[in-house]
Amino acid sequence: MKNNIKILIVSTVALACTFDAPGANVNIGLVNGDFESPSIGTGATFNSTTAPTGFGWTIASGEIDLLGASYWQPASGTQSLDLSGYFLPGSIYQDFVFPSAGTWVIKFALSANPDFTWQGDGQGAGVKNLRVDFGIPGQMSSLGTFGVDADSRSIWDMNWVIITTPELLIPDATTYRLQFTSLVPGAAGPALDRVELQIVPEPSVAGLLLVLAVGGAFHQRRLKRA
Ligand SMILES: [Ca+2]
Repeated sequence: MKNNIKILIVSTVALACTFDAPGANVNIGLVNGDFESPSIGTGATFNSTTAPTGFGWTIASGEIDLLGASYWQPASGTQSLDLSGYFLPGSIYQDFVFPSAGTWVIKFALSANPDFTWQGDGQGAGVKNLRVDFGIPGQMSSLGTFGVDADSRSIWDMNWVIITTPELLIPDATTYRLQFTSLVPGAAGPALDRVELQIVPEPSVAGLLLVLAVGGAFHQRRLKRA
């Protein structure tokens, strides 16, 4: 169906509407989660042997495009990725340690290449999927496959969607790997920006005491009436 934004979620996933205030959390735990480094100008294509210094992510396979705001609208900052490069779908990962134990989610901005430079070849049409894998290197599993439709998008209005992964219970300072893999061959793939880690607040002690107090008062009233 054209002109409908389709969001494919093969997992239990919550969608958030907005990020936190600009700049918040972007550099917690991850390096270059906003893909602002290195400053690339209009854009360039990289593979595992040409990944630029300062990129912070390992290109595991295929190709990616690092694109500036003069090419298309980023979700955050001035740069973002097309996870499919010139010919090949790309896969990038980063090994990192969560800043603390606790319950965390990973958030990222997702769009789809609307086929700017090759308009008319059909590559900018349809849903552009990527898969998110996470875990200890060698023991990873999928957090889901996510995609949005390129048909309703343009380089001036990328209509970035914020994806939030399922909650991850992190017990300690283990090194984990986060990997994004394009499932789209050719030059127009899923677009990725602003990857960040966000801790899930635990219910506060004051809140729990309030719940207990209200419950206790209600129970007492019932006893008096009985
Ligand atoms: Ca960015």
